Amino acid sequence: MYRILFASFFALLFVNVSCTQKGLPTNSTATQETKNLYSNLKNLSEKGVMFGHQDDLAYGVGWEYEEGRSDVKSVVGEYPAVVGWDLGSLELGKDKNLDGVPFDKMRSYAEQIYAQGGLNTFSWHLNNPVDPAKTSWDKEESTIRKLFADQEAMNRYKSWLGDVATFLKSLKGPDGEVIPVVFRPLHEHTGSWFWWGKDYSTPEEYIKMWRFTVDYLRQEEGVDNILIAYSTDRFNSREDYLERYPGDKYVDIIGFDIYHRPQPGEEDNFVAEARGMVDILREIGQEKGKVWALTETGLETLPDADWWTNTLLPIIKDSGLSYVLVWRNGRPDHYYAPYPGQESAEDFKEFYNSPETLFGQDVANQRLYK
Ligand code: BMA
Repeated sequence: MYRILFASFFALLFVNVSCTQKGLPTNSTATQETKNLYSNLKNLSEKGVMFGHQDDLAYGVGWEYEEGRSDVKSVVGEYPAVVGWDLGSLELGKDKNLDGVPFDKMRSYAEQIYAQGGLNTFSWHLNNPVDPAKTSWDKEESTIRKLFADQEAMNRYKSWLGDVATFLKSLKGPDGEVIPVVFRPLHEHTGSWFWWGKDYSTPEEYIKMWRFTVDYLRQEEGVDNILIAYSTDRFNSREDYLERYPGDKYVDIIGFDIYHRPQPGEEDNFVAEARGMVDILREIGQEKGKVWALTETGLETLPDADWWTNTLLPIIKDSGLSYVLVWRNGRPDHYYAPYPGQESAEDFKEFYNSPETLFGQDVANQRLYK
């Protein structure tokens, strides 16, 4: 009896120690490649900031679905280190996402990025599970509260999570292994433009929603190939950032989204503001032993010729950020990465050449999954 007690005591101690080890992701049953990824991301963040671009391989300004093409690569000769994708509309049974990217193409691009040694991150602009005809942006009071009180809506949400799980688990590497990716649900919740935003839910409701989502994916759907990213929008203090934080067991990567939107006639404080947020993020990240990232940013249509070295670089320099991702090159009036001849293209080459930034080849050499 004593022997059993003694053994269980040490077993518990061991489990506890290994769960709180700083190099491990929160999911103890994560695949080995996912665990490797997490500890490699930590190490790599000491060397530089990976550059990321949403939908990079799928389309750019003036082209779509051309094999081997990427606006970033057309300018600097290399793919970004990180590519972002969005799962919005998967839950509606569509074969293309909300921005027209076919899910089967998304899968093969993500597999290509992995095979090259890069990182994929997935956001999800999902419709409203209580009223599925409504998009992420259709304002709806108390969706989360209603969801937990309505069995039909909850069953719908569970089946949507099932669709997400099926897709994420279908991403395969060259040896048949499941590809580890970053999953960044319920983002920008310190703003109020999505139904899960600040004005439409209480902190308790948001946290409940987050935990349910993560638990369901891991426990019911057995998704063991994701690192979970928590990403707010603008925040003004550490307390503000953490108000809806679901807890250390539910988050691997902490981040935030912030766009540069200069207003005519107003002073432009973007660098100082964004840097202030990065510094708060770093402090929280160090304390909690998490990875931190600037999960979305950009200046639409890049009219500042030196935006990369004069705005973005001072925000991310010596920050310990794992990556910075700019949004999609969706249309001639809605793009965030340069293309050949674009006003900021020369400066982007300088940004690329900076020892602070890491692109496709740099990370391939780091073997993120080994
Ligand atoms: C927004 C815009 C939209 C797009 C959405 C989801 O910022 O780019 O056009 O549908 O992101 O990707």
